[in-house]
Amino acid sequence: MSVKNYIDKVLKSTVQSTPGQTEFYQAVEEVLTTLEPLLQAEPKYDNYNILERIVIPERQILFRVVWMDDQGKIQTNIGYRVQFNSAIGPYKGGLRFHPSVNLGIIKFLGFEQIFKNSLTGLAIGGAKGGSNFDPKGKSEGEIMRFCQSFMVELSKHIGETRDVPAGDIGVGGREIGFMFGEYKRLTGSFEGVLTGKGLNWGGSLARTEATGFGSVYFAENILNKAGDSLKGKTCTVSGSGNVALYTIQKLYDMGALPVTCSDSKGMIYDENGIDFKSLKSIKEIGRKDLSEYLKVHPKATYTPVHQYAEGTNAVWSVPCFAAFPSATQNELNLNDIQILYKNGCRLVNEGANMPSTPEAIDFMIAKKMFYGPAKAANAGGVATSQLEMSQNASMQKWSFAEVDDKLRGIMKNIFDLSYKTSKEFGDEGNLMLGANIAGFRKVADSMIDQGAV
Ligand code: NDP
Ligand code: 2IT
Repeated sequence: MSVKNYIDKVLKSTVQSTPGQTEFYQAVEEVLTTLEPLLQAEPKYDNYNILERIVIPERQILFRVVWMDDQGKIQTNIGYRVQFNSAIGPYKGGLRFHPSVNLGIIKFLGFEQIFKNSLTGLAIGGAKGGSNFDPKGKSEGEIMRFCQSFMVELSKHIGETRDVPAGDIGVGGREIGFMFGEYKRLTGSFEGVLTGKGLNWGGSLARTEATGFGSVYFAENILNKAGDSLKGKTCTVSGSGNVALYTIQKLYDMGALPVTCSDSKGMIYDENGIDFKSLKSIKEIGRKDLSEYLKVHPKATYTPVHQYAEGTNAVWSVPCFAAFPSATQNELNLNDIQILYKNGCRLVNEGANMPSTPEAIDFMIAKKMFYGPAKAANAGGVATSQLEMSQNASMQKWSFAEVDDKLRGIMKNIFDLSYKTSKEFGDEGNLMLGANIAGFRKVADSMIDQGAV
C-alpha cells in the first residue's frame, strides 16, 4: 500500500470508529498528513502498525460528576481523562473546565499533547482531561465542591508516576489547590500528583508564567534564525487568560509592543500597548470582563464579539508584525490570516492549542510566513510542569531564574530540533512539518521498542 493510502486508511477508520469528534479528526489529519515523508523513508512505522495504534488512546475514562450548588440543588457534569500514550513517560497534560468540552475536544488535546511532550525532550507521555463544567458565575464554594467531586473519581487513575494532570482553560491555581487537597484527603499521600501547585505546597516558580514566556521565547528563536527579533515589533495577542497574560508580559521584556487582548465577550485595542498590570488585576485577580479595561484606559477601544465582522475575529484586523493566538482552538481562520497578511503580519506563533484552522495554516505555508505551531510554541507550560515534577521528586526548590533559564533552553532545543527535522525532510523552515515528525519519531520508536502494547 502506498504511504498516502496508508494515511488515508487510518484517517477513514478514525472517523468511522469515533463518530462526531470533529476537532480530533482535525488534529489527527494535520499530524498524519505531515508524516508522509518520514513514512516514505521508514517503512517500519507501517510494518509495526504505528499509525493505527497511535490514534487510539491507551485508555479513556468518562465519569459522572455530581455536586451540590449554593441553593442545595444537585448539579451534574461529565468528567473525562484520556490517557493517550505512555511510550516515553507517565501521562501528562492539563484539565479543561469549559461548557464546550466533549470527548472529541479532550481527545484532540490529548493527541496533540503526545507530540508536544515528546518535543520537550523530557520523559512525559500524553494525556488530557476536563469537564463541561462552566466555572463562570459560580461561587468559590461551588467551584470547590465540583473540584472535590471531580477528584473522587480522577484520583483512582492518577499518581506521581502514573498520570499527572495540570491546568488548561478554566483550571488555574485555585482549582489545582482544591483538587490537590481532595486527592490528599482521599489517598493520604502528599505527592506531586498535579502540577501548577501553589508555591507554598510544592509548586514551581515560573510555572504560572511558563506557557506565555515560552511562547515568546519560541517566536524570538524563529526570528533570530532569520536575523531579526521581536524588538520594536507591534504584536497582537488574543485571549486574556494565563497564556495571553504572560505572553504580553514577555513581549514587553523583548522590546515588543502588544496592542490587543480579548476574552469570550470582546476585544481591546490599545495603541499605546496593553497595560499588563491592569489586565492582570481585571482578569487573573478580579475574574472580571475585559470591558473593565476601559475604566482604567478610556482611550483604548473595546469591541464586543457581536460587532466582529462576520466570520472573523476582530483581534486579527489590527495591523501587526506578529500575531499570538492564545485563547482557544480555531480562533484564526482563512479570512483572518488574509487580513493579517495584507496588513503586514509575517509571524503567527500559537500559544493556544490548534488556534489556526487548516486553511489558515495552508495559507501561511504557501506565503512562507513564519509559523510557530502550537505543539512546539506552547510546550513551555508542560515542560515547566515536568520541572515541577523533578523538583517534587528530588525534594528541591529551584529559583525563578533557574527555572526560567531551563525553560529558555528547552524552547531553543524545540526550535532547533523542529528546524533541523524540517531540513532533513526537504522543507527547510516548515516548523509544522519538523515538529510533527520529530515529536512523532521519538514516540513511535519507543512504541516499537516496547513491543505489542
Ligand atoms: P484561561 O482559562 O486562563 O484563559 C482562556 C482565555 O481564552 C480567556 O481569556 C477566555 O475568555 C478565552 N476563551 C476561552 N474560550 C474561548 C472561546 N471559546 N472563545 C473566545 N475566547 C475564549 O486558559 P489558558 O490561558 O490556560 O489557555 C489558553 C489556550 O492555551 C488554550 O488553548 C489552552 O489549551 C492553551 N494552553 C494552555 C497552557 C497552560 O499552561 N495553561 C499550556 C499550553 C497551551 P474568558 O475570560 O471570557 O473566559
Ligand atoms: O496544553 C498544555 O500543554 C497544557 N495545558 C499544560 C499541561 C501541563 O501538564 O502542564
